[in-house]
Amino acid sequence: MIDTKEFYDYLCDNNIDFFAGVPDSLLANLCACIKMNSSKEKNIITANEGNAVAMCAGYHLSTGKIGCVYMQNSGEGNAINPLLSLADEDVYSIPMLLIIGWRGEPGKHDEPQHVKQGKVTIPLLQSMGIDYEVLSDNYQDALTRAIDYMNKNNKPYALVIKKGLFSDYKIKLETSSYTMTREDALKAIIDSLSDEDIIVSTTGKTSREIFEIREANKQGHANDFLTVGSMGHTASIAYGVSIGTDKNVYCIDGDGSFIMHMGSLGVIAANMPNNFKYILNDNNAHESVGGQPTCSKSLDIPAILKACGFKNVIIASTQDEIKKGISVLKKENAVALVLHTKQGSRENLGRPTTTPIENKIALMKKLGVR
Ligand SMILES: Cc1ncc(C[n+]2csc(CCOP(=O)(O)OP(=O)(O)O)c2C)c(N)n1
Repeated sequence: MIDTKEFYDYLCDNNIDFFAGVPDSLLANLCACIKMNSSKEKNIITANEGNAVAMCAGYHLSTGKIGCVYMQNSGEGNAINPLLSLADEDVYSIPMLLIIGWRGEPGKHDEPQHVKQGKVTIPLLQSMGIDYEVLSDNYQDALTRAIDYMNKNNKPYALVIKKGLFSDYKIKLETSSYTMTREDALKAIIDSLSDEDIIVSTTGKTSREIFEIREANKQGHANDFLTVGSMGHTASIAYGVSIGTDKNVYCIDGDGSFIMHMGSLGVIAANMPNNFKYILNDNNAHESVGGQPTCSKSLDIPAILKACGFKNVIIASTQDEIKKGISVLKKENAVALVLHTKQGSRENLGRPTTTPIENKIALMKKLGVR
């Protein structure tokens, strides 16, 4: 195991002290340590992983220094474009250190989407021509090799991180005045919907909690598309579903997910079908992966949604307000519901016991598709 703070200090001592990325549960200790020890300007929690690559590229242009991008391996997809068309040696040739959490490492138990991504994590690096090392306890030697390589070749270099490598490091969660839990908010939503309503929910604990609420209610899961992976695409999936059905489709998004591909809401709202119902759970955090903040506190989300084309945005901080809000969403078109919830979830929160393919088949049957 690596002492997380020593690793962080070693990076800074070697002049790598600008960090950008999207937090990851497997890297939660490292992300917490970076957050707790870096100044605000030196640790940017980006909307998506591609933005982090681009920021480190820009930082290199103005300083000549090497920036550090942290990400879960599922963020490789978001990062590929700027890695290949910006940082690549055949384009601008910009060095940066990529620290990639290896969910779904072959041979280790993980969720289906992670198993897939885990298999291709290293092949993706190889096909991009990015040299890498799977980090072991001897991080000093590995970092020396990485830094020599980046300085010599002006290219990105990746450290692939296995589960459990970094020692515990606690993040101090930002204070919040919100009192409702996400799970209670989801219960209120589900109580307000009928057997005809469809839910498309975002990745992380939102979908896990919906699964468990449905189990507890003995309602089955056919009405819900519980998105695993594909962070930031929930609204687009829900939009696609809403085109092909007359049923109301309730998208339940998270602030991290909304911010990751915010442009999609503009496109959706410009084509707003009457049965597309948007609910955004804003807890100001990437709660599912350790509680690192999103930038939502500094955004006027209702104003953004209105600017996209929603006629009205209702804010709900209690279960009663949610129930009232949903009754408006049922009657009126182009209304969004923004939930204010606090961080935290049950220690014993499980994971869906049905597979994504079973989920898909049940939903399509519910929607009358063969
Ligand atoms: C492309 C990508 N990057 C990172 C992750 C890791 N990840 C899973 S859930 C999550 C946080 C989602 O935050 P938010 O949408 O605000 O929902 P919350 O967890 O706060 O309910 C992150 C970063 C991922 N699944 N995919």
